[in-house]
Amino acid sequence: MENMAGIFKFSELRRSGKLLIKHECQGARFMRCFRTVAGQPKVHGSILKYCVYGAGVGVVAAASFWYKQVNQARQNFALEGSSSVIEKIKYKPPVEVSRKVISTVDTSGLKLTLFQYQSCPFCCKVRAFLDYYGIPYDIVEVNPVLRHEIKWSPYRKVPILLTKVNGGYQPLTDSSMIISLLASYLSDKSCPVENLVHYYPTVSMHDEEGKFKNEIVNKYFLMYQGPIPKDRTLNDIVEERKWRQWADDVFVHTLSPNVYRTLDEAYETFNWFSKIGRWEEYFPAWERSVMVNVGAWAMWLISKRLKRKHLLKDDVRESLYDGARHWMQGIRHRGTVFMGGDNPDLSDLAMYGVLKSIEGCEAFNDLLSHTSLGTWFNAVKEKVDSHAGSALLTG
Ligand SMILES: N[C@@H](CCC(=O)N[C@@H](CS)C(=O)NCC(=O)O)C(=O)O
Repeated sequence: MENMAGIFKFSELRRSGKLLIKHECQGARFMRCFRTVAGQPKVHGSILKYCVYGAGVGVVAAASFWYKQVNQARQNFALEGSSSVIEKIKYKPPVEVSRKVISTVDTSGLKLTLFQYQSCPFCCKVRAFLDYYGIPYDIVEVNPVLRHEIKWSPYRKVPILLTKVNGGYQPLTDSSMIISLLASYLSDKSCPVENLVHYYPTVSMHDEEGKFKNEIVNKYFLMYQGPIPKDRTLNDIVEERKWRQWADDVFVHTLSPNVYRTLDEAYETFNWFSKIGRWEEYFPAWERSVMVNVGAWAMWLISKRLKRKHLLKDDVRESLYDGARHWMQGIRHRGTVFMGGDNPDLSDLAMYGVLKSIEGCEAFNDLLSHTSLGTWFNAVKEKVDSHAGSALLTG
């Protein structure tokens, strides 16, 4: 994941773990070899033998790696431009629900299960949307290391939203697609979720850097079944889309380098994740300790690379403040309380969601004391917590 632009970049974490093990193994092997050479000067023949074996293994490994790469590139090339729709599943995966979010104001009729990490910014976005509209849902907290709760899914990231539909369950993946699809559904329930999903195909493609990826290209688009709703202008819709995309493509990338800026901050962040993610309830002590210690160190190191990759300023706080100021300038330009006007729109909920994922961190407190974001943030919070969006839904 470039997830919270990697808050929980556990795939990288796993990779760096593997690397660490690999280096240790190589070190031990080197030391053994050195000891042999130092202690027994007459073993040159066997050293030579090992060198030849080693070189042979190296050549075979390199050749098979190269072969795999070429094959993968060929397959990816063949897939370029192809599209697919997320398939419905017949049965609910047999996983335990961690907790239920209930609502007394629900009119959606949706039966949802959210597979998530509590502090993942993309999951926070989905929860902000569901809470704002007062839609109830079950939560399955996914173990970020083993991820066995989503073993049933070919999509290996969170959030995944499982929706009860006719004849089974429809998995929805990618926070922005989930939100666009549900918003389209709420505006006109005549088109069921399992039909709406066909409007959001996953397209296989190579990006500008030549990297292969699967992308839901129209994930920011709302699929109205008729003319656009009377209370919205085309400009509102286009602006909402623009800001939602900016939150995902730009703002979210300022978070990781900030919350993992120093090793102390990285520890503070992971301890906070542990608290709000209720890791004590879901994971044994040793697993928690690994997650916090390895996580803090790995993310502190990775955040340096993310800082370079996303061209953040030397003082990463400045990039975070710049993002927040840009957002607030957008609102001021509209002359309203929210980007959406008198009520939050999907871009307010997206921005609120990603910020919510760092709410307990030092970076968040600094952000509030250096920018005017706080008033807006608290206003959205009030609307989300009171499920204000439910009153705006028709039938
Ligand atoms: N574009 C996706 C990004 C989802 C994502 O990157 N999620 C991260 C968690 S924050 C993830 O699951 N990464 C895989 C992993 O943990 O290995 C979305 O908006 O939902």
